[in-house]
Amino acid sequence: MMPVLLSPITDPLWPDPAAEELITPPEVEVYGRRVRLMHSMILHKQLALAMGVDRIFVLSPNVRLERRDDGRHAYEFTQLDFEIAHASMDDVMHLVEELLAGLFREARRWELDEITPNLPVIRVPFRRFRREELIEEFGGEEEASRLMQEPFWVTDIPREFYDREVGGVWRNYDLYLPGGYGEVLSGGEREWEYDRIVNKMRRAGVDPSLFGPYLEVARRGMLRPSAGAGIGIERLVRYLVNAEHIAEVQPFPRIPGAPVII
Ligand code: ASN
Repeated sequence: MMPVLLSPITDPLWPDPAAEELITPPEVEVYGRRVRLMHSMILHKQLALAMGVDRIFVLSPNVRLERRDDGRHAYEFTQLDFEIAHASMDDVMHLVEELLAGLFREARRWELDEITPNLPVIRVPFRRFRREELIEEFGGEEEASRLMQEPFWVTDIPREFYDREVGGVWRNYDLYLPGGYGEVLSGGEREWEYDRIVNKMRRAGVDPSLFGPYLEVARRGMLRPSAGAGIGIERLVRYLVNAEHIAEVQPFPRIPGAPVII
C-alpha cells in the first residue's frame, strides 16, 4: 500500500510506557477541514484489512513531535509497517526474526561488513521477556538494551487501545536492539470488537469522538482480527552501520529541537 499522510484519524500514541506525556499530532487545514499528520498508520492498516485485503505492508512516513534528542528519535521517520489478517503474535515474531536474520546475512554477502566491521551476527529466535519480568531483572528496557548482547523481545506492554488484551495480558511486543540501540519495532495482535475498543479508549482517557470513521467501521463489525508491527527504518539502519546518532543515517536529519535546514 502507498502511505497515507493526512487524515482526521491517527495513532494517539497514548497511553504508552515509552511516552512521557501525550504528544499532539501536528494538524494542517485542507479544504476547510483540519487533518492530522500520521503518527503511525496503525488504524489505516486495520481499515485496509477491513476492506478485504489479507496482508499489507507500507513504507510509511511518521511525524512525531518528540521533545528529546537522545540520538534515537527523529521527529520525521519511516516505518516498514505491516499487518496480517488472523495472524498471531508468534506468527509476527517469527516473521520478523527471519526477516532480520536474512537482512544481516545478505548484508554480509554484499560485503557491507567491509564498511561496518562490527556487523552483528543475528541468531534467532530472540529471547522473550514479559515487560514486568524485564523490569525486575534489568530495571528497565533501556538498561536491558545496554546490557544484552543480542536483540530481544519485550511482551505484555500496557498501552494503546488497539493492541489486544486477553485476561489482563497484552498480546503485543517490542523488539529491542543490544548495545543501547534501544527499541526498533513495535506491534501486537489487535482488538476488533467495537465495545472493547471504546471501553479501552475511555479507560485510557482517549476521546472516542476523535476516531469517528474508525469506530464506525468497528461498530458495523467490519474490523478483523489481525497482528502486525512497524519497524523503524532509520533505527535499524543506524544499528546495521553502527552509527552514533540517527542524524547520520538521515540525508535530511529531523532531530527534535534542531532547526529544519532543508
Ligand atoms: N506501527 C506500530 C504497530 O503496528 C504502531 C506504532 O508505531 N505506534 O503496532
